[in-house]
Amino acid sequence: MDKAFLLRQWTNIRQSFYQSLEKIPSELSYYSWRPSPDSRSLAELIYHLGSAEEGWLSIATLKEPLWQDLPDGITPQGIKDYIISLHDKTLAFFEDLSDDEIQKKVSFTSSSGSTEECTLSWILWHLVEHEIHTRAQLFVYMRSLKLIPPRYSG
Ligand code: NI
Repeated sequence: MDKAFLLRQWTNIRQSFYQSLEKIPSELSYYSWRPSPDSRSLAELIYHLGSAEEGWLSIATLKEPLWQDLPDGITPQGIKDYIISLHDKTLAFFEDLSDDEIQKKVSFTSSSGSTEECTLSWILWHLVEHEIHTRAQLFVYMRSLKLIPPRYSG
């Protein structure tokens, strides 16, 4: 796996995620909107980008993952600050890894409760894939709220 390429592409994806957030008014009517009663609200979706990343970074650094839900009372700016500061930590972690280190294996508990193993390089790929997935969800949320997402750039 070409780590530098993936980190570069991730940065592009993240930039369009931030550009999307700039286009969303801070009003609660936007941030509390959800496509169906059992779906995440817009605030929860954006926060989830960071909390999933924090969970996987914990696994990568051999800490217990928390998989946190949206904190009560957090503002749109607080959510943005959280995902930005978390992403800085994640990038610093992966940038520092050598080609050998990124092949190291770590274990984690799957959603079904079994213990699984993966490499750090798989975690990096998984986080990029998760971000592409979450950005697509964000674009659909925006369209549903009559907002125009940024132009697609791969
Ligand atoms: Ni997810």
